[in-house]
Amino acid sequence: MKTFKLFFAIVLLAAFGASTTAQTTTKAPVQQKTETFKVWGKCDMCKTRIEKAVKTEGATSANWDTETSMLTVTFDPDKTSVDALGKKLASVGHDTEKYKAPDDVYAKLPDCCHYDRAK
Ligand SMILES: [Cu+2]
Repeated sequence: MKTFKLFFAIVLLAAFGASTTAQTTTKAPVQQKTETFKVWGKCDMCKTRIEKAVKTEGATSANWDTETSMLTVTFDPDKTSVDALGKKLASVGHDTEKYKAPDDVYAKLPDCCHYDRAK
């Protein structure tokens, strides 16, 4: 019985600890991070695809510049990262400095989207 009481106390403490942690995380303001990096692309369709891809990966806002190919993206670092966003972009056909799109995915992009790939 003694062990049971001790066990019960531990469970209670753990539950209490977990709930206070949950409260502090919900109360704390979300620290958003803004990063700018290059994403290879060409036209307005690329812009739509790029911005949509990073948003489905957790970015709260995204703007890809058709002229400079620079993507400015805002996200919660607890939920996603530049790495995860880069991988996602590569998976939809857009190269980044770190991640290259698979050749077959790139090949399936509409003709207007066939940007010059980094060698
Ligand atoms: Cu395009």
